[in-house]
Amino acid sequence: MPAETERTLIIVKPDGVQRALVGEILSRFERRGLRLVGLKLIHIDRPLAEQHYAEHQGKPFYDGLIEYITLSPVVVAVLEGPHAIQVVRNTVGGTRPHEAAPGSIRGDFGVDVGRNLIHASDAPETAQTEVALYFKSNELLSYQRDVDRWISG
Ligand code: D4T
Repeated sequence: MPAETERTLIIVKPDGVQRALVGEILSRFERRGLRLVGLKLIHIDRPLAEQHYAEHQGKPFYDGLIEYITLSPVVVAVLEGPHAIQVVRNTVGGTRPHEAAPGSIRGDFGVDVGRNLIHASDAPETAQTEVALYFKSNELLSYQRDVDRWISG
């Protein structure tokens, strides 16, 4: 029986866009087997950043985090597939790029936690909340690809 399908949110952060890594990063998820169901380029403003990072308010790195995510446009995407939340987190790598495994996005392209290139939802509840924060339901498309039967059986 096919594994349970999940949806999860990723954000290619301002450094990913500025360093022209959007294609490389999205390509890794496509090659992994995940399906894009939502995609857009936006500039996150301060109120949206504060909503997104509400759980980190009061922490020493909070102000820097808000400044970083609002510096420049980002690409937000929703990815769908079997175990998508965990698959994406593993493909992204650990929060601190200097500790992230080689082969992961952060482990291959980053060195500093303050420029860790990408955000990914960390659990089913946060995935649901974060997808709704960035996408209206009519911006998410449900469809099948011919290749899907070769990715999950
Ligand atoms: P995000 O949320 O950006 O995908 O990162 P993670 O899910 O991997 O990590 P997180 O929520 O624990 O941290 C959010 C964000 O804060 C920055 N950060 C974090 C930082 O600048 N210094 C720190 O010590 C920590 C823990 C990096 C990611």
